[in-house]
Amino acid sequence: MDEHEGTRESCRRNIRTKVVLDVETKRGYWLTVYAQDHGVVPLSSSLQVYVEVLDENDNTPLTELPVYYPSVPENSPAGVSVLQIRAFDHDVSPQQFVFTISSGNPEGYFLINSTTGSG
Ligand SMILES: [Ca+2]
Ligand SMILES: [Ca+2]
Repeated sequence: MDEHEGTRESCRRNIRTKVVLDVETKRGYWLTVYAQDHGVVPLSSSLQVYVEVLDENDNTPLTELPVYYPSVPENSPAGVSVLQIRAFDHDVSPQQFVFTISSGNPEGYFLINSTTGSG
């Protein structure tokens, strides 16, 4: 007995990417796929595929300016606000930032709120 007798013929084809996708450029792609047989009069059908591109953390945080020049009056009380830094980045997923003063503060004269950027 033919092992295919009584079974439907099937054919599988993979859809693969051909380039590196960037979710920050486009979040998803609607594809229309046709299946067509080799009949004398070919018959076909189509289906829709939505490919979602998932975000990766591939964009660095940015600030509005690369350099700030705030000033503080001499004899200001401790705790006076110097600057509020705002950061953003281009990843589509919500990003949270941690702020630290990494140099220039050996005496510890300045503080920064690590989550809000207030100093
Ligand atoms: Ca990021
Ligand atoms: Ca990203």
